[in-house]
Amino acid sequence: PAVKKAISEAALQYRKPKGKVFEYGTAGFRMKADLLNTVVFAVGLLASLRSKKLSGQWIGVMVTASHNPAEDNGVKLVDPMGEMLEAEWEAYATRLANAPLESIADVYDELVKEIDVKMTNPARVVFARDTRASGSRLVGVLNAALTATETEFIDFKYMTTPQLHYVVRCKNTLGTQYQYGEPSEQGYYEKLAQSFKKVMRGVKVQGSLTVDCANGVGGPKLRELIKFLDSAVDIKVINDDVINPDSLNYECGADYVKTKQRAPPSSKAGVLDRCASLDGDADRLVYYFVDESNVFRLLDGDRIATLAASFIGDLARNAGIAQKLKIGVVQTAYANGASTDYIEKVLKLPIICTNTGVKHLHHAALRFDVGVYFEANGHGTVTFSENAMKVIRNTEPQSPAQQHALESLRALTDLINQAVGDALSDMLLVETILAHKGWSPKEWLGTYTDLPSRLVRVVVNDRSIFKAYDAERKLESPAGLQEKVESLQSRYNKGRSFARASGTEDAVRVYAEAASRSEADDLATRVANAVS
Ligand code: 16G
Ligand code: ZN
Repeated sequence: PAVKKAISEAALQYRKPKGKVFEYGTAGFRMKADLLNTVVFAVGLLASLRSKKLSGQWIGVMVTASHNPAEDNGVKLVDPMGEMLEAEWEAYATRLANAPLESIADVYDELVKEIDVKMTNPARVVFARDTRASGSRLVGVLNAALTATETEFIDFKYMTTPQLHYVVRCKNTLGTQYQYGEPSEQGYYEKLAQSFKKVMRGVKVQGSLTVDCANGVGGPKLRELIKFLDSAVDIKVINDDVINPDSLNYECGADYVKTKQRAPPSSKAGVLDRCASLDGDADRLVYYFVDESNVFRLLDGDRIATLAASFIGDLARNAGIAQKLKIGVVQTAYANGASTDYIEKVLKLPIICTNTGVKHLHHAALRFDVGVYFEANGHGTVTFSENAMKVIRNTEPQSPAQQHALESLRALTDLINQAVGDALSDMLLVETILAHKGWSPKEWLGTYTDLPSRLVRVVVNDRSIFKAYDAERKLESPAGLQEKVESLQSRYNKGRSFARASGTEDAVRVYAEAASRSEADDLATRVANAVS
């Protein structure tokens, strides 16, 4: 009752935007930052309940809008092992966020009963934010909700999204045999740097890497990380202006590079220089370079997945444990067909295709001992099952070569942020693999040739009528559309196309690929016309 009263009183400081319906989507709540006060308040209440429900385990709250423009912001919850919030709770978040402020304490009470939360349990929350100007106000709101609910909390100030996921997992495994690391920013850098140096033993990274940090939180954090790397790799940091608030994600960053298929205009990289871009909260990574003919060449999430899968497969074979580890790759419908072909025919690894959204990929990856998952947009990581961890840790090497491979695998399990896709960790992983293979980005690109592809955004009256199945590769409604798409794609050499309702924007996205640029463009245009 005291808590209920405190919630009601605290809620009265805020005003709900009129006529706005909120929904906890694939990336939590995300919108213009002005509209977010009451949403963040609701998320604070729910984080506290989630922690109590899970007997006082630490829950994370991240305030960020990733690659969105500077005036947006967002908020999402992190579950105890560093995963995305359990799907069932998304609906509770939506319900609390839409509750009128006068009755939000009643809705909170309803949820306590419905979810059967033991209110005498402790509640513990850690939170952090990216560099957006609106972040400090929103963290203030979060603070009010956590205080009203008598929740113990730690403010980690500025962090990348994956750093917060890391801290949450560390907090909840502290003192157990699964302790993930020290629950601090310093602990994060130490873990990455130590494992990087281990796996880099005996090899050297060629040349330097230029990293575009989207003028987001990744910039200062990458600079910190570099201090722990003892010059094991030469990293040049660019687009790390977090002072000018409007520069965030503006004409730079992983999303810009992937969607525009070009380097940031500010880039001064020369021919064959190795470049990478992070997004605004540093959970997405793409590589690229300019070739000898001055053509921009993208190495996206599909490329990182194939690189990682091939490397880990080789290590497992060299360590003599390939038979004991089921290695697989998880992709979405957006994966380039050439990458899928390469994984099946050259790497000879199984593939699972899932719906778009990290939680779907992550979940599927856990079905393998080593699950390599990446969205084409650069979000992904590698998961290791308990069996894999045991085999990697406990196998007795039969030769120095096996020992070396086993030690590298052990270091990789520490280098890779298994909680969630992490651009900084993925970047060190790519650097490691390129060093081991002695590859420049050109050789990496040479492993297979991407099919030309096109992505079109189509504005429709009602995107909810577009119902997909088969991991979003086919449409069951509107009636007849799927047949049309199939008949169109059959006219093109290697033609493949699909349409799906976006989960983050009010639009339908059409993807098409084919053997040539003109065919891919043509197919995309025709399917887009069929959709609209
Ligand atoms: C969200 C997802 C991202 C996905 C994107 C698709 C997370 C953390 N983020 O940003 O993985 O690629 O949505 O957007 O799951 P769309 O539905 O608008 O195409
Ligand atoms: Zn992001």
